[in-house]
Amino acid sequence: MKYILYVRAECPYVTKVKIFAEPLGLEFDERDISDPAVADELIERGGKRQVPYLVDVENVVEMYESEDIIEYLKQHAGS
Ligand SMILES: N[C@@H](CCC(=O)N[C@@H](CS)C(=O)NCC(=O)O)C(=O)O
Repeated sequence: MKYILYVRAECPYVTKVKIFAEPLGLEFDERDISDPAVADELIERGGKRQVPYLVDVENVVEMYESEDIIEYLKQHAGS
């Protein structure tokens, strides 16, 4: 899958990203940080425990911040 998205249930920022992505048909390998092993994985990748966190596997781009993620997906979705 092209994108990994670190998530947590009921996080409004995660929901915002998913609502944006759904009509575009974008799918994510979702990893929920309520699993401590996943939280550790996220911290190792990005440096802090915060969701959403996007990984573009093909382009080796990773980022926090829902607005930045949405902007990135706007520009790269389908490419
Ligand atoms: N400005 C950030 C805010 C993200 C945020 O506050 N995420 C919360 C959950 S809603 C978080 O990761 N908290 C740490 C945790 O759940 O362990 C964004 O827009 O993505």
